Amino acid sequence: MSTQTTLTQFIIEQQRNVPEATGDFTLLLNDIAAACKRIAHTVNRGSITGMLGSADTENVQGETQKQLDIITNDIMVEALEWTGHLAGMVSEEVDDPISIPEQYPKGKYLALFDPLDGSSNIDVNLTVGTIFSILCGQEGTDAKLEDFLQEGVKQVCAGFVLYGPSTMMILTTGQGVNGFTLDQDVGEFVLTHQDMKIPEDTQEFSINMSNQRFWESPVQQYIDECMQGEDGPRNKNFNMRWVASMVAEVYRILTRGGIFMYPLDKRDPNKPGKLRLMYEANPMGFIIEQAGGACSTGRERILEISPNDIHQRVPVILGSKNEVDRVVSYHQ
Ligand code: P6P
Repeated sequence: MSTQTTLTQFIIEQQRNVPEATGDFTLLLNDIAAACKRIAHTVNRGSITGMLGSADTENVQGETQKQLDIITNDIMVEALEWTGHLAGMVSEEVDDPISIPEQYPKGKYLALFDPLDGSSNIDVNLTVGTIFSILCGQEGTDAKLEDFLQEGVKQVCAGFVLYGPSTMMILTTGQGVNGFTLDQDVGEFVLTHQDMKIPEDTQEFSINMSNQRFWESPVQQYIDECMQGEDGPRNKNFNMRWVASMVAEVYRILTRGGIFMYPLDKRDPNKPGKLRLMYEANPMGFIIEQAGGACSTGRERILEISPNDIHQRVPVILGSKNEVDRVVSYHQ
């Protein structure tokens, strides 16, 4: 009987294609996988252990934190800070960069993460996930804030773990996108979706329609044309999905195509979009592009944005390449 390829085996085999690889990166990915297994277990038992509901605190985004936002953040930090692979971390749930405690060695990588994306869904038992991005820092030094402010094209790795009907890790290291499903019986992520590719066309869009009055005209035009269906300029009918969990939307798009949009919103000029560049848009953009899709603000490629803040927000339009290109053309 052929045993399935585990995440560890897959990473080591990919590492062999990288002559200068030291094995550090492989160990870091294993540490992230171990943290996410712990998060999967914690999230799965949320209502049993009384961890659902609000923590009655706010994060730097001004959003009310769920208890599990804080708990999962602590799991990620505690699982990674001792490993000796990191020079620092950034989390959606923590205002400033997280330093590596003095008693631990510092490594060369920087980890940026949203520990529990879509947590507004946690109390209603819908899919949520962890999103992570890995950059290179200054080996052995305490990372400063500016060390994190790198364009998305500088990422060495991006991934997300989906806590849904099954727990899955979707990963890219710049050599395509692969999906691993957690085999609960053995506690290993095993390769189940090799070399994922996004269809270039789609008939499915994802957007929060309740914000329609705040969109700019190119987005209004695009959605209006989709809504006109086969009688309109697109000559085909569209379907809509909105899970309010980016990890779920992106995974669906990886499996069957689609376009996801959280566009520029005229409500608050200080918040050009809702989603955060460094630990949501950039990692998802890297994955989407590696699977043959596109990821834009409507005016520029997300991965080429020069960051000015670790928590900055951007408009996000990602998914099937031909649809994203169409929306971008409407912005020109
Ligand atoms: P809304 C979750 O809070 C999130 O950051 C993304 O995962 C999701 O796509 C979006 O916000 C949902 O936003 O405004 O529809 O609740």
